[in-house]
Amino acid sequence: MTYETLTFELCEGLAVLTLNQPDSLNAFSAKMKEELLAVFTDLSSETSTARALIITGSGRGFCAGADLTETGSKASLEVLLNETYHPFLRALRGLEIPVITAVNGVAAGAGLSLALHGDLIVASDKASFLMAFVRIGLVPDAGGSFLLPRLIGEARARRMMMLGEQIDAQTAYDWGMVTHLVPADSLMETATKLGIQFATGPTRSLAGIRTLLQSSSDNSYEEQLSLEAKVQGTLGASADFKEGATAFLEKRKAVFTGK
Ligand code: T3D
Repeated sequence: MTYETLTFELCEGLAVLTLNQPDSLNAFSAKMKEELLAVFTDLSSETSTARALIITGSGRGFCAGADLTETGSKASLEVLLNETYHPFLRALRGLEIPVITAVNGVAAGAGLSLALHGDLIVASDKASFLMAFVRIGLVPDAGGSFLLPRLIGEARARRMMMLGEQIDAQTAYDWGMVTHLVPADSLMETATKLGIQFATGPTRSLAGIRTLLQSSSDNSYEEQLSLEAKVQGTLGASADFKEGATAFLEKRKAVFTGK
């Protein structure tokens, strides 16, 4: 499959999706949103062989949020969000494979929201993070108002959302927004290494961990105990659990198949 606004490669279970409209710092054009939905839908199909996904940007930006050259052409931003952003965001969040966002440069507006959808967020030391919405008279969207306070706490989220402060990669790391901070020239090497660890790991266990983490801050303790038991109940019958336990007893490295 070829795309106009993205590149997509899949090698030995590791998918790499690159936003590829560098002239606009990979801002979300209508076409890009359509293509993102197509990619995430393919990745969620039963026939997909991907076991991990890296999302990054080409050029000097990760993603600058909504393409402001296109905005204004639609009457209602509510409809636009519901119809063109939420489908691909839901598809991304619902993926049953781990997601790494490799943030190569500025992540602004809905582009920052996209970056925050990574299970691991690996930032280049050239990355920066900007809740740009208030600067243009909007509110955070694309899941940003949900994810950001959960990662960095409300006080810091208020600074970013209400003052529109652009923070550098070191601050993002110190605040707990990103999981890894690396020199720009080793960003993809680090992300790929982590991606390979995921792509050769127990995929269903990793999907289960995504499910548990996505629920933990909203569930009660009792609800989370039940969810843990339910997910564990499924994993207990998996080939990877059998392999993991057998490999431990045989004192060898487990070979996980993702089944
Ligand atoms: O309408 C809807 O879809 C509703 C949904 C809204 C969700 C949102 O995401 S709202 C927030 C939209 N994003 C922004 O407001 C960010 C706008 N961009 C910036 O503030 C700055 O570009 C950055 C801080 C991200 C980076 O600054 P800098 O100085 O490194 O780069 P630059 O020179 O501003 O930008 C480089 C080029 O990218 C430039 O084009 P040119 O002059 O070289 O031809 C600039 O116009 C273009 N660009 C940057 N951001 C966008 C963009 N083009 C279209 N849309 C953008 N968002």
